[in-house]
Amino acid sequence: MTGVAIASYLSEADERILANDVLDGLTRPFKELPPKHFYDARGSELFEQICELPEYYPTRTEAGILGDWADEIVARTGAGELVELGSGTADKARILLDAMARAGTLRRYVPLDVAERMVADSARQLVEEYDGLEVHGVIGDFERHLDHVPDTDGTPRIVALLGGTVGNFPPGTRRTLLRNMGTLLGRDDRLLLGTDLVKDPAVIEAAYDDRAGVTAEFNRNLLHVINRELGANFVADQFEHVAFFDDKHQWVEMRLRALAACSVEIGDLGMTVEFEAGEELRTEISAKFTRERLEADYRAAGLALEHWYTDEDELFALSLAGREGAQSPAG
Ligand code: SAH
Ligand code: AVI
Repeated sequence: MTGVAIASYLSEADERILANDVLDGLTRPFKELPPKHFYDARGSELFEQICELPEYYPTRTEAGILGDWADEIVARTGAGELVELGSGTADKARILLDAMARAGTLRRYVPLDVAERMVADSARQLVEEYDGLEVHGVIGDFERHLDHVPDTDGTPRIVALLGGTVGNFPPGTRRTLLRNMGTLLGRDDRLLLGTDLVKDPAVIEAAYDDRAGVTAEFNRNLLHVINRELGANFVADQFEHVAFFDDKHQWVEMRLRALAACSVEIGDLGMTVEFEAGEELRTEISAKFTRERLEADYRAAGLALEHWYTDEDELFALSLAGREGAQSPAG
């Protein structure tokens, strides 16, 4: 059977998740919110703009590596199915789907994303673009809804998390996520992970603090999301965008710094949050990897790195991993 099916697992309970994250994150001594709430319609649009910025090298570099190696990856794995977590616009998926089509293995694409419109739009476009492709879109949270990824029919599959999104999780959560992704892998299936690499901090900081101010707007969009969803009254312009590389943790952090002392009402939670002048709210970490660091994460998650693909400047890497003990498809 070919065609498109879309299932949503986000519900009113998810508004509670934003509410809980805000309640928890804004009452801590050091304020912090998780980055998944950036991606409403406006946030997704701003992220697409970020991907086009001259300073933001990860997207074009990863797409270039995929362009160079997709045929080899498909030949090595024999994959005919792509499950993509945090799929966004599915632009990079097309590079892999093209390679599967060339190899004659292409059967199914399973995009999973919290951004509802992204999943629906890309699913409809892709069934038009690829003859005979089945698309099973999952609107959901990959931290909670991986059990809604359909089983394979035995066709080897690639489970992908691209763009460096794995770096947006702190080390413990990251390993849990990798372990959970491993449960989607059978003997012949492989994980394909995109990771940004450690490099000159100035290059990284520029990528997260572009001259056009798009990343600053993306960052402040989080405050608009909270205003709209939870009846809050953040004055977004009163918060300045901060991005810096933390050498000790080898990650870049994005924060919002209050320009002046302010009280913010979060109507739906019946709470007031006080910010001192200069106080910062952490909104994202984006970890940068070495091969050794990633191998340690894989080991802790019951996975084993099998292949490592990078660009000639070693800005970004794609890696193929399997469950520990699974035989490499190539040998
Ligand atoms: N893979 C694309 C998009 C990366 S942006 C690329 O490489 O360019 C990160 C994507 O992950 C966004 O589309 C966002 O909506 C999605 N996302 C972030 N956290 C998520 C979560 N917990 N569950 C599902 N999707 C998530
Ligand atoms: C989605 N994620 C991998 C991006 C990153 O680079 O960490 C999100 C982003 N934040 C600022 N710019 C892009």
